[in-house]
Parts: sequence; C-alpha cells; structure tokens
Amino acid sequence: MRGTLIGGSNNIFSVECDDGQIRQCSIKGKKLKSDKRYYNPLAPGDLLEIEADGDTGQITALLPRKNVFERWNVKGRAPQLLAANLDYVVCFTTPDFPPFRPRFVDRMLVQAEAAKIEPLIVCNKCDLEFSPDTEQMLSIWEELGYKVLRLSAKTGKGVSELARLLNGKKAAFAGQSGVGKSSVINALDSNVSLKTGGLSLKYERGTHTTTRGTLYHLRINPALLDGDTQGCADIIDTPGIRRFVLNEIPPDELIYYFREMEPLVGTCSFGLSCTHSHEAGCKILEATHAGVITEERYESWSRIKSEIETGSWED
Ligand SMILES: Nc1nc2c(ncn2[C@@H]2O[C@H](COP(=O)(O)OP(=O)(O)OP(=O)(O)O)[C@@H](O)[C@H]2O)c(=O)[nH]1
Ligand SMILES: [Mg+2]
Ligand SMILES: [Zn+2]
Repeated sequence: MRGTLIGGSNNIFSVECDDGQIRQCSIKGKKLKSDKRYYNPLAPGDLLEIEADGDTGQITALLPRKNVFERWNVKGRAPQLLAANLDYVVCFTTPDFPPFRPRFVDRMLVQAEAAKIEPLIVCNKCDLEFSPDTEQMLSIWEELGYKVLRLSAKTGKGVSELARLLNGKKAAFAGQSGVGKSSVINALDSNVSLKTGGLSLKYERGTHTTTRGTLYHLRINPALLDGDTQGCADIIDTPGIRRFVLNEIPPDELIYYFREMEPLVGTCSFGLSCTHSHEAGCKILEATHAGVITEERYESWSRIKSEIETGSWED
C-alpha cells in the first residue's frame, strides 16, 4: 500500500495510507535507515510504500521525490529535509516582531530556486507599521517576478488572496519563529487551531512554538474563496528556523539562483572566471551601476557568497 508522510520523528512516522487510515510506521530495512548523510531520512510530503499491519505499519520504500526543500542544520551538522513534493515554498517574513530580515528571505528564495520549487513571499503582520525600507524590498522582489502577499493573520487582510493561490496545491510554510506560519494556517481553515506562540520581547524572537514539521489537509474556509467552492490545500507547517543556512550550493553557483543575475553569467570580459567584485567589463557590476540589478540584491548575493565561503552565517 502507498501513503503520504504526515510527520513524526525518532524513526516513528505518521503515514496517511491510501485506505484513509493514519498509521504509526517504522522504517524497514537498512537502506532508508542508513542514509546518514541527512539529519532526517524522510520529510512531510514524502510518498512511501507501506506494509500495513493493523493500526501500524512499516515503511519499505521511498517513492521518487518531485522535489525537496532543505537547509543545512548547523547544530545537527547535516542537511535537513523540511518538506517534499511541493508546488510552493511559502517564504514568511514580517515588517516587525521579529524584525524584517531580507537576507533570510533571499536565502530561502535561493534554496527554493535551486530545488526548482516556486517560492511565494508572505509578509505577515501587515497590521503593524512598515518601514520604507521594508516596502522597498517587497517591491524589489515583486519586480523580479516573485509573488508577494501583504497579509495579516490578525485582521484577515490578504488571506483570501493566499487561499486562492494555495487552493488544490501542496505547500510548505517556512520562516523564522514567530512570523505567524501557524497563525496563517488557522486563518485559512477555521476547523484547525494549531498552537501559536508569543514573542520574547527581550530578543524580539519567536519562542519556537511549532516543534515538528507536519502536513495538514486544510479545508479552506469557503468565505475566502468567494463563498461557493469548498477548497482544500495540503500545507506543511515547519518549525521556526533561527538561521537559514543554504545546503549544497557552492559559492560559484549561488549566482544562478539570483534570477536577475543568472542570464548575465558568462557574459563578463573574464567570462566564467569573473568574480563580479571589481573586474573591468563585468556585466553584473555594470548592470548594478545602471540600476538594472538593485544594490540590495547585489549586496545580498555578495554577502551570502561570502557566508558560504567562510562558513559563518548571520541569523
Ligand atoms: N500583530 C500580529 N500578530 C500576529 C499575526 N499573525 C500572528 N501573530 C502573532 O505572532 C505570534 C507568533 O505566531 P505563530 O503563528 O505562533 O508563529 P510561527 O511562525 O508559527 O512560530 P513558530 O511555530 O515558533 O515557528 C503569536 O503571538 C501570534 O498571535 C498578525 O498578522 N499580526
Ligand atoms: Mg508555528
Ligand atoms: Zn562579472
């Protein structure tokens, strides 16, 4: 029988099997267990082959993944799978509480682009005051073709637009702790009430309320979809991430995942050996001086590249 991984840890996973039953399953066989490269062998959204035995079962195989969203887990010193087989990665940010961190969003965008998963950007807590810099950065992403939603789980603003995009799709919500990922899930489906958390005022950070990635089948509130249709969406809520560190992206390849820079790669006078930092005839620098590439994104690329090179990442 086949099934979809809903969540779990310590090698016991909840799997929704094709007969509709959710079974607690362990992994059978050495092959899946022994993939020690990863912090976790399986991620919510994975499609599995199951040997069912009443209420429990054993996972006998992992079916090929369409894609997987991952990051480097600094503490665990291994790549961590966050969610698999997605239509979207929803990259969460806020104008404040926690403070707006554009580089964090850029890193999530890069990792999504590398995995060929379409990213959406949600700026939640739009009931709070916006700095002009935040608004400018949101516009920059929009001009690059990213869908940016200005949303408030608190007032309901923008939730309907998100509901329409997610209807019938599978998506993972990712971002720092406290940005309101679980709150937005609650706003999409009134039958769901996930635990949400406060913020540590001292550190202006979330308190890591969601502790495990979990897939939810949402029945989207009909009012969010113009009333008559009953929508659904598979949403994977992920635990807040303190530091989003890129996984398996060599410094020279980073530029391919900045969509406005990628077409210029190789066109500099020094060709592929150009470092785009000081060279005459560098098309990336020329485009930045001409304002075709924004200073903000150039700076972001340059800083993330040096983070990869030095191994020291900002939050
Ligand atoms: N002002 C305001 N507060 C919000 C909004 N959405 C969520 N919050 C608050 O922000 C806090 C954190 O929300 P959560 O939904 O727990 O955030 P999260 O991203 O799931 O956090 P983790 O599970 O720790 O990763 C809670 O106190 C929410 O009430 C919003 O749109 N506006
Ligand atoms: Mg949460
Ligand atoms: Zn160059």
